[in-house]
Amino acid sequence: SVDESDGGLAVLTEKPKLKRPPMYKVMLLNDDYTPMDFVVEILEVFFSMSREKATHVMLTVHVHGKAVCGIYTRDIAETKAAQVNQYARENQHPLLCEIEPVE
Ligand code: NFA
Repeated sequence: SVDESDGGLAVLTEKPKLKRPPMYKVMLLNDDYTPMDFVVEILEVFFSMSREKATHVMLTVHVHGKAVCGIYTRDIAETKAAQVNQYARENQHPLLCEIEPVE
């Protein structure tokens, strides 16, 4: 604060009000039509996963219906999901990517 009455000492006792930003999970949802190799490509390209990790996450989505691809701040999470959905649509696949708040 700028309060000259304390000669500037208050700045030493005030906590800087820094908060971690709210985080969002980027989820991939299963469907019956998107090819497995296309999902693996998505995870490699948009989430920088190795082929092994991408294959594991793809199979988790296939078996359990959804899985977390990554956790980001809201702007990054929204952009990742939009990029995935646009790329899937461009390739005529119904693959769906959604975001949800952590906690
Ligand atoms: N279930 C899809 C199939 O059998 C594969 C898939 C995995 C789709 C993960 C979407 C997400 N071809």
